[in-house]
Amino acid sequence: MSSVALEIAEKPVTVSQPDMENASKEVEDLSDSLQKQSAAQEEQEMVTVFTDPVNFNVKHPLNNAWTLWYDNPGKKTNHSSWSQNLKEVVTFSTVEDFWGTYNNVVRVSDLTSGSNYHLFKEGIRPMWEDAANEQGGKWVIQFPKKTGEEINNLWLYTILCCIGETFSYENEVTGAVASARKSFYRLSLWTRTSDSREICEAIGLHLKESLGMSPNQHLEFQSHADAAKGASLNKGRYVV
Ligand code: MGP
Repeated sequence: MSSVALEIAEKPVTVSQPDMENASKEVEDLSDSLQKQSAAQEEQEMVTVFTDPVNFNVKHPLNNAWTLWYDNPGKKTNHSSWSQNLKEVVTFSTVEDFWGTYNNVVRVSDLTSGSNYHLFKEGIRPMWEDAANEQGGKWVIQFPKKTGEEINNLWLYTILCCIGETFSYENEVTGAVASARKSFYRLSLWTRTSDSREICEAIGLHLKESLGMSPNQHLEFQSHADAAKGASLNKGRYVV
């Protein structure tokens, strides 16, 4: 090592206290301004579906995540084999992903006869036996097959009520089902309870209004216990 280098290396390095304070203040200021810059940048770069339907980068969260199921059980199914046909299609938790799903699945009017869509809160299986459903029941309405396109709108309004959580007893709703049968379509809205007339009727009335049904069209409520026994809908517990 040269003597100059040795001299430099051996010089004691002292940093005075006021310099340290200035340095740390400068670092703090710098980090503050960087944070502000990056927040401003993030804000600038927020692109919603409303401004750019293709390249949006923020999504609007739903209150709950929802799972779409599909099944086409066929005539030979019974109580014990029925659930084997259930297929989980997709779970979504934002408005944008809901529309992405809705716009890309077969419409109810095009479903094969005998098949069903089930849209349920994530974690609830669309069956009577699920803990969230076992005490519950469903509001049911049937539409003649000739309603065609209209059934797609009615299903859309039903599921918008669900995911938008517009029911006054929202927590009591577990899911909705659209069924395509040989001569009719059926919409059902499933509730946690079947014992509380107040809760069930409030939910049924809201659905009836949301579907734009006239006062002489009736929605019937049937408990899952009755459905499991094969009881007819005419013996429904409540009617709105
Ligand atoms: P369904 O499709 O609700 O009635 O139930 P539908 O449309 O009147 O009858 P379909 O024959 O025209 O389809 C039909 C059958 O599926 C029931 O009788 C049960 O055997 C079975 N099933 C339906 N659900 C909703 C359940 C369920 O939640 N659990 C079990 N174990 N079986 C069910």
